[in-house]
Amino acid sequence: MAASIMSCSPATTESLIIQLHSIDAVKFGDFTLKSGIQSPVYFDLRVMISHPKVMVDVANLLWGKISSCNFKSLCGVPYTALPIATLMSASHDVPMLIRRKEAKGYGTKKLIEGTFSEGDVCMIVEDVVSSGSSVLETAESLQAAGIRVTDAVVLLNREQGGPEKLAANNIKLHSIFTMNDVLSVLSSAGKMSPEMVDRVTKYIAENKFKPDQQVPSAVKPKVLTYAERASQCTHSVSRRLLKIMEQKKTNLVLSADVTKSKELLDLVDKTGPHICMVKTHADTLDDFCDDFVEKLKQLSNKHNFLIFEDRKFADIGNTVVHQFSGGVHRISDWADVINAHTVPGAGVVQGLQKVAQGKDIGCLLIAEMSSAGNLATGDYTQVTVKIAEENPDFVIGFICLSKLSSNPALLHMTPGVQLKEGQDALGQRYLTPQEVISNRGSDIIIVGRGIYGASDPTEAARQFQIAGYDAYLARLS
Ligand code: 5BU
Repeated sequence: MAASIMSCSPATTESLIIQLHSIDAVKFGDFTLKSGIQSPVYFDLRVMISHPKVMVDVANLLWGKISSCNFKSLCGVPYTALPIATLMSASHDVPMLIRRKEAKGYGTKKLIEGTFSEGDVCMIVEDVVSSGSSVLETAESLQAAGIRVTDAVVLLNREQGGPEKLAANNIKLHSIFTMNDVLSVLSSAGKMSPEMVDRVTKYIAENKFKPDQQVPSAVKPKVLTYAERASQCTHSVSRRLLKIMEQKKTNLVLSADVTKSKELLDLVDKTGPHICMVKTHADTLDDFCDDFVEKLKQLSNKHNFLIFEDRKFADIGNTVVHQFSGGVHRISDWADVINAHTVPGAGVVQGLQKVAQGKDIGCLLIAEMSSAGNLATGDYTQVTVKIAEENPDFVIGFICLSKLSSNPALLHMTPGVQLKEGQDALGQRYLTPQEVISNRGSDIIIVGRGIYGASDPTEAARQFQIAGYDAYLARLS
């Protein structure tokens, strides 16, 4: 076996830390992590792939840590550690295994790719370990396939309980450096101010995991009440909606999908005390007219709820301007809330916002859908979240199936809700209020047939109100 991959002069831990700092793989300042926590330090080791020499140094240092361990294969945790494990594998002639994130839906449905025999020992390679969860998940998949995992090697141990959690699962963690090593090397090299060293030291101490804890208490973001969130909203519509939810103790939106305006108005009058908003499909009403709009507005004042027209705009900016402001429905004259698909890109939001200028209208982006086989997933959902976060003056939240953003001003609204899970004949899938609000962290349930299809819609609305609000209280506690 080669002693190390080609490298002019072997890196030391110190020189590597300085190199990582110089390529912005470690930064200091004010960062909001994915979990919503404020952190004074941010590691983005993914940038290493643009610096081959750094990758080689990392692979060599990792190999040096584990060369005396006994293992038959290497498995890098996706994504950053994958190319590092590849470098180690190729230069030391040790086979690699890859753990898929999801089992293939076709063919062999294997979760582990590569050749192995039952009982083989595999070394897990990772770039950063915080709580140890991703290493543990990888180990569990390998173990499920009959492969043994006794050790893992990591570049950075964030000292947040990872080694302890892994040790509790009989995995020894070897690391090249810790957060404290990074601090001492960078402060000695004059790359950090003493104030920043203090801030980061304090942050590390406050965010330690205990091995038996899923999430450290200091890290667990506090769940805010609707009233607390209302005070953090800059958009008048989300503020109004959250205040109504708090006052009326309801997170229920009625989806009034009936086709006659009188029927719709009767339904809304009966269920009004239990809802924070009514959702309409104006284009499904046989007899839509100005008088209907007037009466719906009167009911919204009488029962204190908002009006959401579920038009799902999905065209280029110039077209949605006309669809929103004109046509038979003139939606911008009466809706408090509208929604849009992001298929056309951010232009759809800009077009709608142009019409909403000077009016109190908020827009929801459809980040996820409830129907089986829909395509609003993965990158599409993530880009939608980004568009929402970039347009706080107009976008007030999402149609989604679970919490997507930790920004307290963005509301999460979930359709496809019934008191029992299930599916209709046309692909609509149902979750319960408890699942949607308590487990998935959404804010609002949208219910149609569960209410207007019930023999007593008022009683059904009351039950959904209680179920949704209880689930919210459970989340708060
Ligand atoms: P239901 O009767 O509770 O299944 O009605 C759900 C409503 O929510 C209906 O008006 C749909 O058009 C709407 N909806 C949905 O069900 N799923 C989605 O992903 C989106 C909207 Br977006």
